[in-house]
Amino acid sequence: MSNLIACAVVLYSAATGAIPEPSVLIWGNLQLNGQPVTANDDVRVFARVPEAPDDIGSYQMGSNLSAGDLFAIQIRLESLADGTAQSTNRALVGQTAQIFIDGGDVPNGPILVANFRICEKGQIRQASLPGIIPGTAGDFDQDCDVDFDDIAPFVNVLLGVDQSPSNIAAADMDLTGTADGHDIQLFVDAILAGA
Ligand SMILES: [Ca+2]
Ligand SMILES: [Ca+2]
Repeated sequence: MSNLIACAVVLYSAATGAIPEPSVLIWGNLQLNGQPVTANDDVRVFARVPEAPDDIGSYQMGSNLSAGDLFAIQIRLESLADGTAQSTNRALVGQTAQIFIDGGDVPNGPILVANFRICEKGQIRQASLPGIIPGTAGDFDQDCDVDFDDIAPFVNVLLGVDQSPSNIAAADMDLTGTADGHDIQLFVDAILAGA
């Protein structure tokens, strides 16, 4: 087992606790104003989906000793999701989690650091944030990749034909909070990267 996988397993166990499944775990390192965020910084990572009012996950830097200077945020999914009901603090597969940072060391927060399309249950993804987590932002047909099949739905969002909040968030490649022509280049880059 590689160190990377071992690290992910430890973090997943620590973050998910008694909840076995179907949560999503995103872990990795974080920068603020070009400087690495550490366990000693007053920085909280939290996630929301546009369709629910409350946090769907939160992690205070330094609160998990085994994580060290890494963050590890668990995104809670609706355990009985059949598309008809959603708790105020859980996401449904297919929605786009927006990951933010705030706290005493983030004076201009909250700052959007990633848009994460939840394409399946039990995802574990490593990320360097702020940034694009490959296969998440730009994925519209929810098959966990960004390819030619995603172009038409991406264009529909930019044209305003599709005004679904989660699709708008998934099209916001440059983390400005809106979807517009400035997101096109990064979307094309994601396709070319085969993400
Ligand atoms: Ca896709
Ligand atoms: Ca944007």
